[in-house]
Amino acid sequence: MKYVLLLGLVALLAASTATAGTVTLTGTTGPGFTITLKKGTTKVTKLKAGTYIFKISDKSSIHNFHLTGPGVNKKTSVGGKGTSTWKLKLKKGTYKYVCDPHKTFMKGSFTVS
Ligand SMILES: [Cu+2]
Repeated sequence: MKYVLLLGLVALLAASTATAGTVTLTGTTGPGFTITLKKGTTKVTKLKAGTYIFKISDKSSIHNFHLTGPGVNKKTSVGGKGTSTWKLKLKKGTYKYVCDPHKTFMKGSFTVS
């Protein structure tokens, strides 16, 4: 039993070391008709190329969060809710995020250089 706990602790440490230094971005869609992508409390408009952790909170069963750009096409489901974590490698270019059913107004973008 102690051995299992120890293994769990080692795995946890390894996981936290692997993500150390990687910037986490927070995406939110819903519960109202809003979609956002932030780094801390600041809206993301430009980033340096590299690997980022995207923590997406899909707070509504009528919205989703769909991110597209060079090498990336990731989305949450419209009918689903919950948190998704994506580790993504961003390249130079423009990335866009939308809520698919309301993409004419629930949208945003950022550039990567
Ligand atoms: Cu929507």
